[in-house]
Amino acid sequence: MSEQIYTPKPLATAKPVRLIFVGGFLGAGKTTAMGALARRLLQDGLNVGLVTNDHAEEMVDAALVRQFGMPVAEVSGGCFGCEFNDLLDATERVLMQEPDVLIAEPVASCADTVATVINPLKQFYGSIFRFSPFSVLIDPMRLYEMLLEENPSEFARSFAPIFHRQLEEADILVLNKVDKLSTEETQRLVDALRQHHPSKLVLTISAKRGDGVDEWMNMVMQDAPAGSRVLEKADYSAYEIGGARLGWLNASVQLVGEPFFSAREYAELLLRRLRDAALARGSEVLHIKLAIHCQGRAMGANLLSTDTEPVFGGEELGDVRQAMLVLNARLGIDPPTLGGITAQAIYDVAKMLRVDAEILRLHTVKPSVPCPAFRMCSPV
Ligand SMILES: Nc1nc2c(ncn2[C@@H]2O[C@H](COP(=O)(O)OP(=O)(O)OP(=O)(O)O)[C@@H](O)[C@H]2O)c(=O)[nH]1
Ligand SMILES: [Mg+2]
Repeated sequence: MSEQIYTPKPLATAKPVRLIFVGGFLGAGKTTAMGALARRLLQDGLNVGLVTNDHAEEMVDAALVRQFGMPVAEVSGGCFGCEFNDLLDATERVLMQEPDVLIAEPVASCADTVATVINPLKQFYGSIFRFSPFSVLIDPMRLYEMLLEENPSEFARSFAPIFHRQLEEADILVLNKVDKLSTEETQRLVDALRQHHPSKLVLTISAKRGDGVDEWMNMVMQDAPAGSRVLEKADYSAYEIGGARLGWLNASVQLVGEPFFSAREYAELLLRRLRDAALARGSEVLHIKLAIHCQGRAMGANLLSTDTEPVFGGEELGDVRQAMLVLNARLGIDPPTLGGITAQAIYDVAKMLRVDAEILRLHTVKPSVPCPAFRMCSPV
């Protein structure tokens, strides 16, 4: 039996707060874009609050956005729609800091955000929020695989239904990472998006470099129709196909050098071990991200597929004595096996670099079929 109890939480704000949802598939660049948008809004003198979301605690995203220096709350344990009460609690905590704008990133494995999150919020809290058009971010690599169907792996095919439903419910399609594309490639992908979604606005940005962020900000700061593309049917079969092949792991690990170790080398070796494990099983990486924290500084690294190299960001930590690793892995390995492989990799790499590693928490989960508190598919 699945039971949800909803007690309307009185949320109050001195003035209406703009609410912006930034959705999209794994690794599309949502957190990076949220940061770029937030920083741009701060420049305009607005106060910004952020809400992150994941299936489990120990989130790299939450740790990362905390570094932006803005109020942050996280919802873990399921998507916003399934954890609607937690979303309200998180929103309340951020609203206490009196933001002008609230930006929220729904967990990437979910579609149906309009019917299960935006519409219920409009229904219950329509007077305190100004709703922005719903942006769905897109990684060009996934568009080639899942829209243009150029060399899609079998694994990518199994996620295509979720990916397409995410595009379907967007008000604005935001093609991200255009810094990695030529002008011709960008145009080709924009044309493909326009052909499949003729009535939608298509924007191009590079969240990393800043291209197009002003234009995107202007669009989402408008009172244009928000959540206007609700998915009519609650067809969650896509989750059974894609989700069944996915392992989700969040872990935190304390690392102590004997006496020092290179944080970057540790991260690089660990990511390679996980990538090799996926390759050895004929599987794929959807997104492995990690953050290594040391004395108030943090280095990040991301791996988005088995055929690319890890990308490093944040601060270069150099050799450190003691650090905290937060690891989030989403790949095509069943959760118990993924947990075992990851724990072994954490210890093996530690041994190679003469580091004492202590796993403080390691949580694996298979994202389940959504069970939202509300589903409102009529316009609100
Ligand atoms: N080249 C390039 N890389 C980007 C851009 N935006 C994000 N990335 C990179 O893409 C990777 C994933 O970025 P995130 O912002 O973590 O993506 P996400 O959609 O929040 O990922 P999940 O929360 O795991 O679904 C990171 O390595 C980012 O640095 C961009 O505009 N250009
Ligand atoms: Mg993210």
